[in-house]
Amino acid sequence: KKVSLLGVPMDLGQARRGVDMGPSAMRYAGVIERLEKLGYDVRDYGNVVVDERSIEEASHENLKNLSAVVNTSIRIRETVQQMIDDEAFPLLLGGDHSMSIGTLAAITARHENLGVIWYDAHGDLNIPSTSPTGNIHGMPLAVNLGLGHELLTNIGAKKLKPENIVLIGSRDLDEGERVLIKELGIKVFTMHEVDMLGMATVMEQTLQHLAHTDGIHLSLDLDGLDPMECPGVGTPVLGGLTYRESHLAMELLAASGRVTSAEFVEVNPILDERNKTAQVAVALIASLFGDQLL
Ligand code: DIR
Ligand code: MN
Ligand code: MN
Ligand code: MN
Repeated sequence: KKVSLLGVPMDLGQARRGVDMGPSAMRYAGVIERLEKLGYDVRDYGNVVVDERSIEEASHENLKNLSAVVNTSIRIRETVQQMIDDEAFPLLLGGDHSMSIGTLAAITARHENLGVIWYDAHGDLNIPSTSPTGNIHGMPLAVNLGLGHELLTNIGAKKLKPENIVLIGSRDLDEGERVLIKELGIKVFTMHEVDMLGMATVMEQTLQHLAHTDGIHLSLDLDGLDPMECPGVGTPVLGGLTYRESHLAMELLAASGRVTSAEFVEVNPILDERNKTAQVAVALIASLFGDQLL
């Protein structure tokens, strides 16, 4: 049982500083020790080199820090490819969600039919013309569907299929994202569905929806959880998933044996309360990797 760990101290995809310290916060909260205790052989790839923000590039066609994100994404892609070649489970710690452009560029290439679970308050399905902010962390899922600026969509050769994607915890979708979700028929469990069905059923239906895929990537944005439990995020949205629900979701994913890669993103220690959000992230990672109460 091998796990490869990569930190992505990236803050280029959004406006608030501090999210670049997310990987350190999760390491400090004991992620490696937890995994080793569960019997995993953990190889730490350290942190990927992230480009500096350049002032001259303040806004490029509503894409902030575009070339810095592109360069960094290519480095992420290269490292994740190595992890997969090494036959280890890639686990990435972020860093803002724009990092998924590089992560998925590597992972989709090694699958015929990758499934993706996007656990997030947001859809991350904006394109430059629909983005209200120009922040690339609101675009990675669209990029991986082949939508957006070609400097971003060219980073990965293979695209995700809309029917292979499930969103969970959505509660702040922009207008363009709603249109795209309906147009492409993407499966979404908004907070309304989570309230109505309960997390156990949501996960059962998620796994059913992705039954035809040849592996599942979990992309977990800590702002999917409620800001009371995860205050250390740059774009908190009230009414989120609880710690218990999220824990159950991870346990059901562990029991399914279907998850082949994962990333835990948007941890911002500057906005946090005594590293609480990183601690929640590490507890969820432990459950995803099979930790049990008894
Ligand atoms: C918003 C925020 N939809 C945007 N997105 C966030 O800027 O495109 N994603 N925070 O996690
Ligand atoms: Mn996100
Ligand atoms: Mn989010
Ligand atoms: Mn548990």
